[in-house]
Amino acid sequence: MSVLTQTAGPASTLDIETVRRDFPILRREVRGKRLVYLDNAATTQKPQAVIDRIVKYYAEENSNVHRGVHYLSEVATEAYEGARKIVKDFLNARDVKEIVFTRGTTESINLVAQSWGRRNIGAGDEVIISAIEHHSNIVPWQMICDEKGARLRIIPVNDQGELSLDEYEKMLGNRVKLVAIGHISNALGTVNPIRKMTELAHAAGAVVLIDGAQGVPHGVVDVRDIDCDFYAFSGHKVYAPTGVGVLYGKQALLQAMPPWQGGGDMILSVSFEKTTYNSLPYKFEAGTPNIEGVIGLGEALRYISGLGVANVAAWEHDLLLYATARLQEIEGLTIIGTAADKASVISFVLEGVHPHDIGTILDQEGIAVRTGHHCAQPLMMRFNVPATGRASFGLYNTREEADLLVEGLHKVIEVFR
Ligand code: C6P
Repeated sequence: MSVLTQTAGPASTLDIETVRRDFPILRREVRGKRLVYLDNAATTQKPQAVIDRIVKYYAEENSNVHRGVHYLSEVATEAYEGARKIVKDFLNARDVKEIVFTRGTTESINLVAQSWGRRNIGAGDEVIISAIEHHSNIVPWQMICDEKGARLRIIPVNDQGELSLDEYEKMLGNRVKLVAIGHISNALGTVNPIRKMTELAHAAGAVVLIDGAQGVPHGVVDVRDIDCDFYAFSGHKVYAPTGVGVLYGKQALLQAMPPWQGGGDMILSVSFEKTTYNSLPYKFEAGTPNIEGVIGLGEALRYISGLGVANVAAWEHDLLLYATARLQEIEGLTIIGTAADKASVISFVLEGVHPHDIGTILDQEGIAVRTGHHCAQPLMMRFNVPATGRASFGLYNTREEADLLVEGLHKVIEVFR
């Protein structure tokens, strides 16, 4: 992961006008205004290359995968497995067997909780998460801890939105079976030191899962360098379609895990007496998968790789610095989450204005931001706010759009004056 510190990083060479032309939706108007899309942490827009690839799949290649000997099934299977290779290379995984396709981050985490967790977490064991997790990285662990009589422990966070590594180290005793941590907070933008945290967890004998829903969109992710055991992410946050995601898992761990869901494709043979499961990664891909989603994901990762992941990160880092400085000029606005290492996600509250009203008024200006608890209610409680406004920048956003956000917020303030 590129280091997103609050100082200027290396300059990006992104040709932003060309990049913006790649995204057809950015040409449309919303409520008579130019669309300013700043809700990329919720989902990203799709480049023409991804849209075209999905159309090509349905127009020329549509067929089920791994099932037919006929021509189209072979073509679809090749495209589907080709995408697995692209994901493997993108994450720098060792083998395609380590790449399991799922519906998204949520399903990837639930897969680990239900398969690895059910088998390896017992009464009196501990699972560590942090105070700034998304519900997807809280509830599956709560469920398994409740079922097994295990204890869920929470790494505290300081007022800037940084996790306390001292407290974390103190928690790492021999009862800890798993540490499950977000790579980047969707509500604060904090980049967690996951490499260091993984090293510490491993030294204590714990397995590590990283919720990478917001990690993959914002920088280079090298699972071998991080050395995590599992890494989960969603396609739709990284310029790919919805309904597809990835679980990376170290081969030995995946090998030892029981399947989670049963059905077609995850078996080698079935009789009423005994079923033999398929090899990796198919053991975890029961039923007809989201074929066009997987192929679209491959195309999206190819697209980002073409721009240069580090280049995109540098572009977004500049936007983060610029937008943060501009927002700080607004009287009555407080940024929630000021960690030294941040990605281009800015949460804020405005004195005297409910975040929902901010979102509604900005929408009238064609500006899309998210308002609410961002599926991180414990985090909202920790920061003592019911909700925040959140502007999250993607690779096609510009400084000019940050200016439009600031103008929009001044209009919000006028309404409530
Ligand atoms: N965050 C947001 O607006 P799914 O829904 O499975 O694609 O991703 C879940 C998820 C898990 N972890 C983190 C850190 C996330 O940010 C998300 C999705 C969206 O912030 C929708 S709530």
